[in-house]
Amino acid sequence: MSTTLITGGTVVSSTGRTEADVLVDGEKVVAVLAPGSTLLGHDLTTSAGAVIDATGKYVIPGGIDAHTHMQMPFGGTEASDTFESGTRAAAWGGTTTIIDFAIQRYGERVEDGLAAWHDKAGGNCAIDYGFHQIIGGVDEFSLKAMETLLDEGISSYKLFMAYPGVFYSDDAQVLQAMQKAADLGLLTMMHAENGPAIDVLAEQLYNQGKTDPYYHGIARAWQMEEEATHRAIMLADVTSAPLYVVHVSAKQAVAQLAAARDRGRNVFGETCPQYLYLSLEEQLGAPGFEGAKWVCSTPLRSREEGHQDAMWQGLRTNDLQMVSTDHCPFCMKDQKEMGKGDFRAIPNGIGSVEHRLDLLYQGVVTGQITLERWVELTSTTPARMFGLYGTKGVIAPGADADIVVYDPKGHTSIGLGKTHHMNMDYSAWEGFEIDGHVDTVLSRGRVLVDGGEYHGSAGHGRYLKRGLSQYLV
Ligand code: DUC
Ligand code: ZN
Ligand code: ZN
Repeated sequence: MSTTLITGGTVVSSTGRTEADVLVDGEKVVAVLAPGSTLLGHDLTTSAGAVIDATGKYVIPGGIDAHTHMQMPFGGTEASDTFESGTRAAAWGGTTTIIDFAIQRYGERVEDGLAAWHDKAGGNCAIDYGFHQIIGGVDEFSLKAMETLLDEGISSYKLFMAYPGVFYSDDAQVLQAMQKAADLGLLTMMHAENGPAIDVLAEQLYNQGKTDPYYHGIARAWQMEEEATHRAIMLADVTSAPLYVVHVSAKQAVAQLAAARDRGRNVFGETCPQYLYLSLEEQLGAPGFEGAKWVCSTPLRSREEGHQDAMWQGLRTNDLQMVSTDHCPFCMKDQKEMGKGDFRAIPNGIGSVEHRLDLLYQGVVTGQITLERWVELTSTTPARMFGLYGTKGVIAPGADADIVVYDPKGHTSIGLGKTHHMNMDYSAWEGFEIDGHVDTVLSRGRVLVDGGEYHGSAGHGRYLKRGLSQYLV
């Protein structure tokens, strides 16, 4: 096996930073050494097969994006990134693991949904990948099938309180699934919005001639998110099921999570870059049909109401524990355009898988979070939350050599034709100027990105059988 020495950098973990060299042998990290160390009398810079000079740079564990939807059929079309294009873009941005969502819908078998996702992803991924299981139709068969998920390496599953007629579960179904999950040790992930009420509001707005993308955000009011978050927490309470609420965007929903945690409940929350930076007024309310670029659910929230600040605060205070992307890209042409004249028909989703590390690093630059918290939010907690820790989420002997060399003095201009490898005809992040740059990316010891060049390939990425969440008890 070939060895690689990453030398001269500052190795950053969720608990600290240290000047150290990292020795990789084949796919694994074998040692984290004091700078300039020798091994059995050998000068490592001359004996290693390859040397990566990380002087002045951060050496961090590869990013784990625990919420993506590659080629997801949704809203009458399909998310535009395949597992091949989406994982390539992820690698460019320093993400070396994704956890995508296999889908089961009402009347379908869970086993078939999972098999379909293996077919889509197998042999096509540039980076390692795992699956959560969406249960879009809770019935006696899907409840029984949940018993097989752990053997398949799936320790978390997702329910939707939104999207009636598509993925929606009513309270009785949520309760039954949570009871089953609590018995099995599965982590329940929840899309917490009151879907039936949202659909009524959306229809009323449409009938009043309020058809622009902006009204997507009005129909999906923060009250709809707060109420569903509260209900999910209460249902988790009575079933003793741990709960992980996805894509939190309303400050009132964060308050619900914080209150439940203060009561000692195992509830967790994730937010996404779009809820940290973008807003109802500036993006969804852009002139004409432009706002369609930012139609996603939960929706972008009002900056005047302070939701974005509340997300940063939640990340600082650990009322929110993770930042994922909910990567679900659609092109404007032929996809978002389906909703011209009716915001309800705009496919919901934003593409960010390439930019998560860079965007969150701006929180370090502006002093909103520490360097260690950046690593914790983007890699270590996702690994611990979703049963990958030790192999992923850390640079330590025995871990997979998924490593990013990040240059804090570098610069990244985000946008179509700049740093953009996602399969989209626009960028939701057009014009964002980033302090920092992903220089080198290793996945299991293999260099995928270095010096602005891509060396990865489809099929390098392996399916990850995940263990239990470390946050269950
Ligand atoms: N929200 C989105 O914006 N896209 C995919 C599914 C979801 O819940
Ligand atoms: Zn969702
Ligand atoms: Zn999602």
